[in-house]
Order: sequence, then C-alpha cells, then structure tokens
Amino acid sequence: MVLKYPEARRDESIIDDYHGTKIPDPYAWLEDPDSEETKAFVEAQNELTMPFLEKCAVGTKFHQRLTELYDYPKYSCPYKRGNKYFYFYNKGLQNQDVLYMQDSLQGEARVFFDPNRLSEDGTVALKMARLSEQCECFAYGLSGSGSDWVTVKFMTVADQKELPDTLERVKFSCLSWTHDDRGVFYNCYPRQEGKADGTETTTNLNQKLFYHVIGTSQSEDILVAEFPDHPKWHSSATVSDDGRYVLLSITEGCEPVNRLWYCDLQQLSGGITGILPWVKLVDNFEAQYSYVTNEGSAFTFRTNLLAPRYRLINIDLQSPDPSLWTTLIPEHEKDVLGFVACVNYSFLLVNYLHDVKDVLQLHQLRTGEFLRTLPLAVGTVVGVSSRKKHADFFYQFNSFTTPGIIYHCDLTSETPEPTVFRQVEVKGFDPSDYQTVQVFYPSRDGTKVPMFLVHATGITLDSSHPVFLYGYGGFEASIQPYYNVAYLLFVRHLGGILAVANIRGGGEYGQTWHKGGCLGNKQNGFDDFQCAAEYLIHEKYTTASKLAINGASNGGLLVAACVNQRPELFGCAVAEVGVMDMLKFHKFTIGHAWTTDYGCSDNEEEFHWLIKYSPLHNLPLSSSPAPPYPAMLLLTGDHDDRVVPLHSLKYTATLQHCVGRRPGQRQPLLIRIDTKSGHGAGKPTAKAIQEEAHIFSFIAETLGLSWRD
Ligand code: X98
Repeated sequence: MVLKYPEARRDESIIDDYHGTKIPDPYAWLEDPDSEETKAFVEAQNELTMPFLEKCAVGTKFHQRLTELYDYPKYSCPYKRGNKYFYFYNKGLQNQDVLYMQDSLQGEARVFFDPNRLSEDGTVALKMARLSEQCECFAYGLSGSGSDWVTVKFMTVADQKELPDTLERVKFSCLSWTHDDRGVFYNCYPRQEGKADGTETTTNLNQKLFYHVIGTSQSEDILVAEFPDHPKWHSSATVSDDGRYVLLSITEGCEPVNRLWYCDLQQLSGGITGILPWVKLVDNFEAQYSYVTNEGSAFTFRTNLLAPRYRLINIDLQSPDPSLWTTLIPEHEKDVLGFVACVNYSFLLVNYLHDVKDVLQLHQLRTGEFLRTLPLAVGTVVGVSSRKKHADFFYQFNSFTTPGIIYHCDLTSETPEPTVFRQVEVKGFDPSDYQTVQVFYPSRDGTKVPMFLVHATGITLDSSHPVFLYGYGGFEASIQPYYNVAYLLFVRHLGGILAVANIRGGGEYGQTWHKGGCLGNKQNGFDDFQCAAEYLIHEKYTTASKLAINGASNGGLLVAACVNQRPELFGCAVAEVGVMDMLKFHKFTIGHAWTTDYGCSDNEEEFHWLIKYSPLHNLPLSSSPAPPYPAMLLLTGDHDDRVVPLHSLKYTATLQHCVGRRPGQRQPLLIRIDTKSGHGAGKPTAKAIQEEAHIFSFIAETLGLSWRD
C-alpha cells in the first residue's frame, strides 16, 4: 500500500540556534492553529486518514461489539454530605456520568445533576463537583470540548435552583468551600489577548488564588494569594477537616514538591477581605507535603521528605521547627505509601503500592500503629469516599478483568469487615476466559521492570500472538491494572495479548523509579519499553511484525521516540496526544510545568539531553538507508490545550516527508485530528468508543489480524 500524503510547505528559512547548534524548524508555521494553511493541512490529513480508518476490515465489528460490551452500569462510591448521599452513575452508554442524590443508601435515587442535558453531543463535561460543608450549595465546573478551561457555576441543593454566580478563566484550580458555606477558594488566570477556548496555544502564567462569596459577581472576588515575582507558581487551597485552617500548597511544575503555607481563619478578625496573612510553614521546594488531617494545631502530612517511598509525619503548628517534626508512619522498605484518609476520627485508611498492586490498611491515628489489612484482590483501588467525621467509608476496586466492585466498611458495626456494596456484571463477558500474570523482565542496564500480561486462559506460546504493548513512564504516575473493554476485545476477538510495562519515570516504586527515568535519565524509560518488546519476542509471545505499541501524552512521546530508535522492533505504533517537539514544548500553554521531568532547551546541558530523543528531531533523512517504519497512527484533538496539537502536526509533516516518501515504506503513516476533542478528560462515551474502534481496527488492519467470533 503506497499512500500519497498531503503536500506540506517546508520553510527552510526557519533555523533556530540552540547554544550554537543550528536546528531547522521548517514546519513552524503549523504552530498557528488559526492560519488557513494549518486548517488546510488538518483537513487534508483527515481526508486521507478517515476513509482509511473507516475501511479497515474489522472496524464495524469492533465498534459494534465495543458498544455492546461498554453498555454496562458504572457507579462511583457514594459519599455523604449533610444528610444526603451522592454518587455518579452511568447506565451504560450515556456520554457523561450523572450525579444522583438519595436520602439513604437504600432510598430512592433522584437525578441531582445531569451534564448530558448541557450539550447534544456530550462534549460539555462536569470537571469539578463540590458540595458545601452543610450541603446548602453545589459548586461545579464545566468544560467544553475537552479543554482544560473550566467555568464554575453554583446551584442550591434543596431546590436545585441555578444561581447567577459564574467564575471564568478557571484552570488547574482548587475549589474549596469554607465551612460556613459562604464561599469558595478557586484559581484563575489573568485575562489574555485573543481567545481562550482551548484551541489557543498561549502560555499559562501568573495564576492567582481568589475567594468567591456566593451572591457576588466575580469582579468582586477577593484576591487571597498571588506571586508576581514567580509567574510559574501554582497554588491550591485546602480547608482543614475542622474548618479552621486554610492550607496553601504552592508548586512550580509537575515535580512532587511544594511550599506549604497556612492561615488560621479563626484569627482573622474581619473575615476574608484581602491577601491572607499566610504563615510560611515550609518555604522551599525540597519535598512534598500533602494534608491528611489535624487535631487542633497538630497536623499530619504525607511527605517524601527523606523518604522516596513516602511516609507520614506530624507537625505541630505551635512548634514548627523541622527538628521537632515526628514520624507517624515510617517509609516502607519496598512499598510506596499512597493516599491516606482519616476515618471515624481516630483511624487512618492507608494505601500502599506493592509491586504495582494496591494494598489497603487501617492504622491508629494517634500512634500510627498498624491494625489490619482490608481484603483486596490483585488490582487497583480506583476510588475512596470517606470523611473524618463518618464512621463508614467506601472503596472501589478495579482490575484488568473486574469492571468494578464497591466495598462498604462500617467501623461501628459489630463485625467491621468490608461488605460488597455493589458489584457490576458485564453481560457477555466471562472473566474466567482471561488470565492476568505479572512478569519482571530485565532492562538494558539489568533493572528488573514489572509488566502485566493479560491473555486468553491456557494459550500456547508459539510466537503467533499479536501484542498490544502500553506504556507511560513519566511524572511519577503509576500505571496500575484497570478495566478497559477495548483491551478485552483485542484479546478475545483478535487473539491478542495485552502487555502493560511499568517503565521507569513512573511512580511504581516511588521517587527512585521516577528519577531513574526522567531528565538526563529519560532514555532509561525508552530502554525499558524496548526491552519489554524484546522480552515478549524472546519468550515467544509474539514477533516484531505482530507487536503494536501505544501510549498517550508523555506515552505518545515514548511511542514516537522508541519508533525512531528501533523501527524494526514494532509492527504498528499508535501515539495519542504526544509531546513531539522537545525543544519547544515549554512555550505553549502549561508546557513550562513539564521541565521538571524533561529539562528545557534554554539550558545548554538539558538541550543536549532533549535533542538526543526529541521525536520531531530524530526522524531519519529521507535519503538514509534506515529500515522502514512500522504503521503509525497519531491522534490529537483540536481543543487539546494540555499537549497542543502542533506537536503531532509538525511530527506528522516531518514523518511523511522523511519516511513516507521512501520506496520501501509500505505501512501507512497517518494522523487523526478529532474536532471538539481535547487531551482526554471528559471525553463523551460516543467519541471514546469511536476512537478506540479506530485505533484497534488500524492495528488489526496493519498487523493483518482477522476477527474471531
Ligand atoms: C500536567 O501538566 C498537570 C497540569 N496541572 C494540573 C493541575 N494543576 C497544575 C498545577 C501546576 C502545573 C500543572 C498543573 O492539572 C490541577 C489542579 C487542580 C485540579 C486538577 C489539576 N500534568 C502532566 C501532563 O499533562 C503530567 C500529568 C499532569 N503532561 C502532558 C506532561 C507531558 C504531557
């Protein structure tokens, strides 16, 4: 198959100078999303890609079966506010989850807020939902077309009446009620020139923290914190469990470190009227401190201070000197201390990550003493709802083959054992048809890397199976088992094996694992991913020509970098919403926050790290004798303001120019640019199903797989 790719003008006059090294940027014109030339490029690419995707042999069947199997009820953990319970529910194929309210756990559930009513096509999503402490008022954030921009609105709880209050220009924001239900803390950016609808690429700087009083207009909002000398700082306010303190966490990028300031609201004589008198408990970026709970001035925080796998510490605000801080739960020798919640006043619900599987424990709040482990199968706790003042809590379990079990644990009952509150069954799906195993394979430097494999029960390893290998490898994010219908269809109807490699750069073993795969060590994550592919081939799961790789965002970068480094190792590569221009990413929207993982081309040493693997800058010359590239599908959305589409557009133009014209290149190199679509959060179900069907039918088509009933 030889495709004729759209012509894209190369502007050979654009050459940037990085510390004396000249780097051409011939498609820099694609950085303007509004130019006629960029729009024509996008249209021409979609005109090539969409018919290709629509004609893939298994497309209709995959879409139909995916729709059938996705049509199962989805619930969140219920949570109590005032004397009501709330939970999210999706009856199956609704574009957005609906928020329900009930008087008791057994009572009749009424629709409280239905985002599906806000748009025909489901592209308006509920991004934030916060009921006030006394449950008088509901604050909620809406975003359109997948953008990170949020509009915050308010509704009374009793009669569900919409209030006129509207907060605009909100992004990367907290939304925290003061316990008097008077108003909320939230963040917003200053007004900027031009549009701010998610299609712009303007950098996000100078975020501020405001307090909005219900019943007033946004123009009257009280500025409570700003950092004019530090335009990259972002802040987030948390109101303590007892309502007395506001804790301010300040970050400068995506590194898990923060300054920690607080304000004692009780000591404000005239209430919140201006910049708060912040007390700077921690005023450096040496470690992360996350609020757990407090008893008066005695606070408990989760921290990575001198603890790469995290620990709990107590700090008394009366004796703030670090030499007086004490350890409540020490760092574990191997496992990572994850989220921690205080329940029934005196207990801590503690989560650990043990070899990428979740463990839940109860500890004593006063002493930190371990009490017991809560029963949990091999998988992930995807949701918890608990409050310090409530004696019961809920948690939701998920695995590659378990769509959702919600447990309820009441600490005041005679037998405080968790019971199954809800268990979802998917019709037409039998978990016993699938087997999940975890292997530990060696990477290039000998490091053992965990990897989950999901395949049909009792398969023979004869190198015949197609594999879908997924990775992320960044920002200390751990890729834990999760339920994905499309993956199961790949296993069941395309005879495939799912592989999820927990490569370095992630948080699977805490900060050490993260640091081992970021900044100057970023190549370790790429090596880990390539070694996963080699392991799967060597152990006779598959062959290179039947191996598809996939990743999104930082994982899109991973996929594209690995294809450049080892094109012969993969049969197909699907890179979603990826960061492809490592020399310029910091210039657009929130890109500057990622220099904590990547470094920045403004710095000479860091430029040399980045130029070695930047996907855009490491494509082969069209005249080079390099092997053909695997089939490639790039995906992006016109409202992706997290990783702006220009990354994928410039990469595709270069890929098609350098690789697409070579005589030996038979596999397609395509990009799908969705409209009214963003980085992923809030995507309506119909769009998600269509996208998954396109991805898997592209994989089936290019790897030569056929549908098995
Ligand atoms: C981000 O860029 C996270 C973006 N982001 C947030 C929130 N706060 C931020 C504060 C400072 C900087 C970035 C922030 O989402 C936030 C606040 C409140 C509620 C919700 C969010 N991330 C990286 C990303 O998207 C990795 C994961 C988070 N990348 C895209 C990295 C490379 C590609």
